[in-house]
Amino acid sequence: MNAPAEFARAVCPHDCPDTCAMRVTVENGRAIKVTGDPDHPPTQGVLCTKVSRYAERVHHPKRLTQPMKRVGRKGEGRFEPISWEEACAIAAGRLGEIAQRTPEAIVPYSYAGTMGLVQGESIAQRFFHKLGASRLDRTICAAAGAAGLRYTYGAPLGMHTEFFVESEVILIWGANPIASNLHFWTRAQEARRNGARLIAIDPYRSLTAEKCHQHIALKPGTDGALALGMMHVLIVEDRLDHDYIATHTHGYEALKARALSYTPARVAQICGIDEQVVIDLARLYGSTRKAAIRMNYGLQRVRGGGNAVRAIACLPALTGAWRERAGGVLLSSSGWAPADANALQRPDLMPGWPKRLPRVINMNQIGDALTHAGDAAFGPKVEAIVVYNSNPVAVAPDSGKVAAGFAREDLFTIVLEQFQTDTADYADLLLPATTQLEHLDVHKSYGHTHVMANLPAIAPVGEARPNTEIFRMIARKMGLTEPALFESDDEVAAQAFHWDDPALAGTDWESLKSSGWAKLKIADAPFANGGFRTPSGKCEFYSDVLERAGLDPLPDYLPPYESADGAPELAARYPLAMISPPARNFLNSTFVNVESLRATEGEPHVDLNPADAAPRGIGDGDPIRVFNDRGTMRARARVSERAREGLVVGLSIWWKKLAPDGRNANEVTSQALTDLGGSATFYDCLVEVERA
Ligand SMILES: Nc1nc2c(c(=O)[nH]1)N[C@H]1C(S)=C(S)[C@@H](COP(=O)(O)OP(=O)(O)OC[C@H]3O[C@@H](n4cnc5c(=O)[nH]c(N)nc54)[C@H](O)[C@@H]3O)O[C@H]1N2
Ligand SMILES: Nc1nc2c(c(=O)[nH]1)N[C@H]1C(S)=C(S)[C@@H](COP(=O)(O)OP(=O)(O)OC[C@H]3O[C@@H](n4cnc5c(=O)[nH]c(N)nc54)[C@H](O)[C@@H]3O)O[C@H]1N2
Ligand code: SF4
Ligand SMILES: [Mo]
Repeated sequence: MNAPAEFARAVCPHDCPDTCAMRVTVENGRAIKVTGDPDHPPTQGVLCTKVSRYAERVHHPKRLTQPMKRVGRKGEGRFEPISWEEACAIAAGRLGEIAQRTPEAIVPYSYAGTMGLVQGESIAQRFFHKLGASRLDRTICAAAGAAGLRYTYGAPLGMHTEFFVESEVILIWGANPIASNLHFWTRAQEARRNGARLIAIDPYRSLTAEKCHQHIALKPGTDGALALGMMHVLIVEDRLDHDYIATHTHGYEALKARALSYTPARVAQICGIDEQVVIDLARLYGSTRKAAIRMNYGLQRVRGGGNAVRAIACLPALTGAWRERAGGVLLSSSGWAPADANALQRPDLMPGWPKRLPRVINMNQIGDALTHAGDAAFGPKVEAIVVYNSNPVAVAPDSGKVAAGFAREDLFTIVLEQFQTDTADYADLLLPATTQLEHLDVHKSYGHTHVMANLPAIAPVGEARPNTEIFRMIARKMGLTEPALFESDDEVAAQAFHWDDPALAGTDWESLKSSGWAKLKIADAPFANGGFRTPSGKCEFYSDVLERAGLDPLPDYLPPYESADGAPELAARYPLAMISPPARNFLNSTFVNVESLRATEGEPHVDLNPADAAPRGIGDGDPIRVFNDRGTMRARARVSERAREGLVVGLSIWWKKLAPDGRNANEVTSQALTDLGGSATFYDCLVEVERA
């Protein structure tokens, strides 16, 4: 009999709420198989299709394995290999020269290619802080929702994912868990078998929406109105937990006055749904104790995204659903983990700390930033950009401007990558980065309540190096001597959490490395007795913090920037609302270059409703052009009832160069920011469509 295969423990690094524990089978120094860890409760032994193929990605023939410098034009993607020595000399020379003269002309650009706290923002941030580089506001995904939760609950906190199995009603709101939160979907199905009713609230009949008992297909960007309409019904029909409201909430009378203006008739008109749907939803929600809401970020990528999350977050405090462990809301659970951002990122290394800090650039406006000539208001022209853990040329909005910025011959661009992405094509220096199987890291999760350790399973492929090591090498070459820049990955990981926090009682970095994960110690029903982290300690319907900032202290509905209500003239020219949510087989733009996964997605498609297709002479399968004043992309039409009338849906995020026309949905998306948090407004986007 064979001995049981040896495996190494790893953590899925991707930007996904599930943060799975993985087992890696290694043979002769190669990862040959990656499976879900059956012992890790949230993972339950299952990985999604994408990451089951992780070994294919790690050992992909097109992995970047050597440092390279550009030999072609910007964007052409022609490079020649160089040594690490030469690469560091070039990087140190250019960054050093700019840093001495105009440090803010250097901009880091990164997001969540890995969610690891070490390979994400640790040594990298320390390095840019020490240089005095511009700061980047990392708002491309979740900032509006995070702000909505912060002003209401005090932090991004929510239900434990495992207790959804006991819920009696689950609203799946702006979320498509079959694609993007698989392990939650498993729980929701278990709840359904236990008798729960599942209701999807989504303008699109997603893979998830079609499997729920009910699908409420509202207009995009109108969720705040729906939540306020539900409140209206809860209040006039007195389906409230008055004791919970009196003890654990702040500002009920003011919220009541606001909600009373959102009659079901008005809400039905705003959302484009039937009045009775609003009333029935509120009645069901208000008459169920174990009523749970799984929100996800899909609903907050519009102008009013922050307010919408705030309004929805108020619902379980009105009905007292928070008293039950199977009731409440989950958007993010990341705030439960006591991460120590100051230790990891060392903001105190910034020149001028804490008073006069370098300027901040919102990453959603990188297109404008890179094409700005510089002035007193903006500050200096951007001269260098260092990209890691992100693929902005594909994923950032208003892509035409982003690409124009990256195409500047006078911009010095360093890209740390595993693959030659659309962004990598514009690099002056393209530096090979390790994958999760090759480096050390430590993780929290935004979809469950475990912290986890990732240990290297194999040696770096080729000459790839961890992000941390690349920044250490450049710093050393620059002659920097700040000790914080040269700590090892293990030393950094050991500072990732406040280990003395009660939520981590009994766990430290050494024990986490040997156990693989630790469940945070948080009450099952975390807000049954209040304990919100707001200034008042209550669920803040009314936020004094917002009021002092000159903003609306109460949640409200804000029409999308690009809608008939928000911009009638624009809507007359571009009558269709476009959303571009994640495709099941991609993870943002990651995996688009894994052939087997791209083959499953086929080619870029756009779903549209027969009522919109027919007058334009568009049939199912026709090639079409989607366009607005910002840009244009081509796709193949899929005509069906999946998209509600007036909506077009282009599942994303394609690598531009792997799409037939070299373009993707971000040609048409805008750089406008949300109401709260400065988030992106990818789904607040009017277009027109024609046969190509
Ligand atoms: N397979 C896969 N999984 C992923 C990702 C991926 O790209 N692919 N991305 C990861 C990342 S970075 C994130 S942030 C999460 C995102 O995970 P989710 O937040 O679940 O993200 P989306 O799929 O963007 O949105 C879910 C649904 O929201 C709907 N939606 C769009 N606009 C609105 C609206 O205005 N109101 C309402 N109610 N619904 C709306 C969309 O039609 C979509 O079906 O998923 C992560 N997981
Ligand atoms: N149209 C449209 N655009 C969107 C969205 C949408 O729904 N529609 N979603 C938005 C959202 S929610 C998000 S979160 C963003 C995501 O945007 P990004 O954060 O840019 O995510 P990815 O496209 O997955 O690109 C991550 C890159 O990091 C690289 N990477 C992974 N691990 C490492 C590492 O350890 N080191 C280095 N150096 N590189 C690594 C991967 O190879 C990959 O190319 O996109 C946004 N853009
Ligand atoms: S992408 Fe999400 S579901 Fe897939 S393995 Fe990673 S954490 Fe799990
Ligand atoms: Mo995201």
